[in-house]
Amino acid sequence: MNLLKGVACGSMALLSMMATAQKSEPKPNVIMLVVDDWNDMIGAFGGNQAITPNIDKLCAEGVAFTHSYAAATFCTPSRTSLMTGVAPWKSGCYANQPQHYNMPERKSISTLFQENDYKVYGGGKVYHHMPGFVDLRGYDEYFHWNPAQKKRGWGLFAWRDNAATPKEIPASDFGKTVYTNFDIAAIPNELEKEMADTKMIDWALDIVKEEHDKPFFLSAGLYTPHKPNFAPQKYFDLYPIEDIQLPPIQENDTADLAPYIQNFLKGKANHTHNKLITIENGWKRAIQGYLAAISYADAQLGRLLDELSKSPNAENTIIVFWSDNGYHLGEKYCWAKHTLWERTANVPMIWAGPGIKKNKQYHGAVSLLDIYPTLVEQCGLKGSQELDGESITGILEKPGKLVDRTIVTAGKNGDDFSVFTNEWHYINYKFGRAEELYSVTKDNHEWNNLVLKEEYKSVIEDLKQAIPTNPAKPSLQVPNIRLVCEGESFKWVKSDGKKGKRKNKK
Ligand SMILES: [Ca+2]
Ligand SMILES: [Ca+2]
Repeated sequence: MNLLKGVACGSMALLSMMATAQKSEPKPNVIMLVVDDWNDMIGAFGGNQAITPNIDKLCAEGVAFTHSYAAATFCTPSRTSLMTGVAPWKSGCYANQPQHYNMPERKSISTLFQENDYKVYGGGKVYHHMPGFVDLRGYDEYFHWNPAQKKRGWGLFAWRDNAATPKEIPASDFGKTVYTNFDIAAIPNELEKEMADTKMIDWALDIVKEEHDKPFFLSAGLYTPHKPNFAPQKYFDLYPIEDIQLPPIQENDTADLAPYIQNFLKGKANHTHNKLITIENGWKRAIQGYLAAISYADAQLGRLLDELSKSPNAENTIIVFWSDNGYHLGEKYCWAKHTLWERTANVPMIWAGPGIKKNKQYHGAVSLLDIYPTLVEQCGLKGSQELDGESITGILEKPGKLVDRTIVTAGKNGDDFSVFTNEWHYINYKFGRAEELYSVTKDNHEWNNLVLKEEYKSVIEDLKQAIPTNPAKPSLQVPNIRLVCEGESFKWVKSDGKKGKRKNKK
């Protein structure tokens, strides 16, 4: 009895010592750098035209993932699933709907950091840019460059109305010919300081350079390089039009696709491209604008990373950089995102910080859903709910042999899915109405659809197992809801059945 008591007391003492040790060990700060529609065009990734010295430097300081995939190919479901840890096929958030209305009990990663005694800061486009889409509950401070917007539900109108730049610039031929938000224009260099992303980074600089009395989590979201591509002239000058390379196109690429997809490509999907090519040098100029916006974004992130490297937080801060979706620049004559091809689903993700290997690239399949559980492990966060991703801490510490993973990306309505492994990309549309299979390692342009070849039948059968069998219905089908702003906070409420004020289209 006494002996047992002694053991118990000893264990208690040990536990208490461990708790003290854990407490005294400083937890790392975390800076999450979020970019919008930035595909794999990063200089350090090789084989592309992007000039990104600052993100290249980040790659040299950490592990860069060249085959990470978004959980969905629209801004909101990709971002919301990452921030809540819930896959779109479980939440029903597949397109741009305010998911917090559907999952009020769900803890975002920012809420979890706050519960774990972190100071939590956010700014810019971390969730969606429209009013009512930020989950403000987890933030001690959320920056908006235009304070008046807080009273309208914290939107980030960085497109036309308040982008701080385009007012003096008439709509370009792109805005008139293709569509308004496809505008591309160089702006005077001196306006750089007025741009929304510049101002958000100015605000973030003050957080990273200070010494804090407790660890911080900062999520800083840039709007760029999402179209419209307004960027200072000096970033356009990096890319002379005569040097712009068009993406390689295979003649008759669509011939091996199911009629359902061929029809899709003939219709809406190629609408933008068909208009774009009526503008002189339109295709090249659209790529030039996108690249200029990437280099502008790179310069802004560089300011933050430089400030961090000079600060007292330099050695104890984890950085995770991610884009919410990729971007077509005319491949398969598509523009922007929303397809399930590699061009849209593949996103850059880069990690750096204490314990993370330096100057490594990892080419295996991982998911943006892995970010939440990885931060839980890296920062020893307690109290997390069930998460759909997996921690990639092992890869960050030892990015050697590729880990076998099966990663799922959801399409717009919860009935189209992509499955990625280190070797294969399988797409299943409308529960089997059309299918595609590509080799990830041998066919990165996704030109050769192998789905009808007999020898890949068993590969397909295996990959098919990963398609969610009972995916959640799209939550857009919830009854009408309305955004109610109360001072500087807001909430979504059920409306009286009349059409609500929500806007879910861009
Ligand atoms: Ca996006
Ligand atoms: Ca093809």
